[in-house]
Amino acid sequence: MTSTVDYGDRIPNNVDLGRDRVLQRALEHWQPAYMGWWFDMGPTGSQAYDVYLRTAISVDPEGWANFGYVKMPDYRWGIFLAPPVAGREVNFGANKGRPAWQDVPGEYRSPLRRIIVTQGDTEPASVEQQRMLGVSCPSLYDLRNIYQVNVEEGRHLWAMVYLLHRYFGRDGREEAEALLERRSGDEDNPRILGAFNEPTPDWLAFYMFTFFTDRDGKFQLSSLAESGFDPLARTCRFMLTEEAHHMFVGETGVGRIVQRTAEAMAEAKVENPDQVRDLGVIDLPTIQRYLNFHYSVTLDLFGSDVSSNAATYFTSGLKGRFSETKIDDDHVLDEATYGVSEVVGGNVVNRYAPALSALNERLRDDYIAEVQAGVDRWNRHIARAGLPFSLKLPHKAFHRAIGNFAGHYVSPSGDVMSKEEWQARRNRWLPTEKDYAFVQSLMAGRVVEPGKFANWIAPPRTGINARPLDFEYVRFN
Ligand code: BYC
Repeated sequence: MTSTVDYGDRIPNNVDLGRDRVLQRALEHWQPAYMGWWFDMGPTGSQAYDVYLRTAISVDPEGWANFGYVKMPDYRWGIFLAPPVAGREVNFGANKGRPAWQDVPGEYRSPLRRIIVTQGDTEPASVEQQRMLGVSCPSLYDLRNIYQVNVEEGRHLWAMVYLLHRYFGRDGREEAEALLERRSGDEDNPRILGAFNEPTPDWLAFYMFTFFTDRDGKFQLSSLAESGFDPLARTCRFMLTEEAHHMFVGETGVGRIVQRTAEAMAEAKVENPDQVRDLGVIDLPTIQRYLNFHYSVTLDLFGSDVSSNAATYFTSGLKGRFSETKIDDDHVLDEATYGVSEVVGGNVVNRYAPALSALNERLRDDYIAEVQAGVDRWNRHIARAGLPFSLKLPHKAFHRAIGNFAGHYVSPSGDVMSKEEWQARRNRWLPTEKDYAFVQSLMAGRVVEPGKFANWIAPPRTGINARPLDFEYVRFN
């Protein structure tokens, strides 16, 4: 059945798909399995909807932001690499100065495959995590945005599967199949990284996820966009153009929730969280607890503070630092050091580690600086309403399961505690069952009248692609 499909035609691409017989055959097997996964694990109940989506049909400015109504199963999951840079070299590590690899260097095959698989695994995982949210959307605008994020995560899976099929032979094909078999949160066959097995049970969690966790995506993709393996670098460069919208959805989503809460509090002149909840908006301490959760599980995604894997990836030229080529140093780092923290004698203390093995920590620090700027923007909504509250990033040792802080009990302000002391305060710091139940009680049904927004979230400032807020972003047919 599938052998009659012209994949070069069906799948917009700039990799000359139509001429690559091996790839063609691999896709003939994988594509129907992908569609099966989308029907089973993609956004629930959405298959017949017409959604006003952006579809990339080329990497040109006019081609990558093409808007129109699409049924999601008909979305054209394209394969795009950013244009090649003539004479590109490996820009860091032991191979610095050599021509960038156009094929997989034999000695790095295994770590490279591992990086690509880990990246690829996050993409379907996030779609699985978000699949139920359509039934409680706060507006058509927001519904359209989550669907946009979902189809683009699907496309990012295609991007990694293309690399596996094209460059890794049989192993790559097996890995591509396994990417459709693991399931977020499944006890027996979970997704690879921790945060991608956590539930995303409501829209506040979704916006936190797209703000915090998609931003890990940005930093990891930026590091991989520096890779000496040129097809990976070019793939990630193009993925980053789409990732920007996902973080926009997260930052403005949380911002609109904070804004609505702050405005409702100022208008009713109440600050007590129970009274705030009675207004039908999400109280600020609950927002803080969600923030604490999503921030801490996302910090874990950067890996151990001191990691020989990270050193190997860098020294081999496979994964660089954030903005590697703009950093003014030797790009080899065998003499340099970098500050890492650990718990010693009941305190968090700093020490210097070899910079090569501290690369995960460095990327985490780059990430934290950017995240802080977003939290500052949320706080402006609260300040504008004249309320004595501000959202804060917890200490980076708080609630960590990977790296130096794993197994330690550290408060959001950085105090090291006993397990019992920490557990006794847990419900002040992390969302409780009651918090989740309350947030979900606000989201009991979906708001689908064009231009209407749920009471717990402010409307956005503008629509998508210059359309008005009352545009019919999703048609349910
Ligand atoms: N959970 O030396 P270590 C995105 C494992 S998000 C579970 O500490 P390393 C997106 C690790 O695999 C970006 N396991 O870490 C966002 C290793 O296992 P093995 C995704 C973890 O290897 C939203 C062991 O612990 N991209 O795109 O230096 C929506 C020791 O490893 C975790 C990437 O991650 C964890 N949190 O660094 C959609 C880029 N952390 O070898 C999409 C590719 C570590 O002992 N991945 N482990 O079996 C990497 O570069 C690295 O694998 C990591 C870990 C940075 C993740």
